[in-house]
Amino acid sequence: MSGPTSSHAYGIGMIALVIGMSAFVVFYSSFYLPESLAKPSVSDHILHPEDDFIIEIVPGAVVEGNQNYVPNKPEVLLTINNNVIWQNNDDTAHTVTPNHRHADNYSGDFGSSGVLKPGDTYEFLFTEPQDVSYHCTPHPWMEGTISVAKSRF
Ligand SMILES: [Cu+2]
Repeated sequence: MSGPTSSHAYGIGMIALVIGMSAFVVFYSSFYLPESLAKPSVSDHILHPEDDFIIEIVPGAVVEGNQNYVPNKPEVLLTINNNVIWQNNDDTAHTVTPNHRHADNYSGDFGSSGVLKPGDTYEFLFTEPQDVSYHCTPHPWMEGTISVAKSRF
């Protein structure tokens, strides 16, 4: 009597184990893994740098030959000032558009989604060393480059 009952229980136990393992694999591959791949772990000091870095789109930037993105080729440092804000102080709408499609692994695609109207800002958190060249879509003579480097300390 005890023979069939215990083998029956054993069978159910095995089925439960297989279902449990399958559930774990499905959960791991569909939820945990994509999540952990999508958001690389980034140090808290990079996510919350000491300062923002401001790039001004200066008044008169729309005129070819004038200064436009100022400073024009800055270097910022991770953990120090890697959160960059473009501020449109001109009286014309402008964009911040990468010359080639560009993404930061943590923050995603770089570039303003539309135009920055006068007074608008575009903010981007850089989390790894990179160089990005960008321009203004309506005024392609407006060009700038930003370099992101590791802090030396
Ligand atoms: Cu422009």
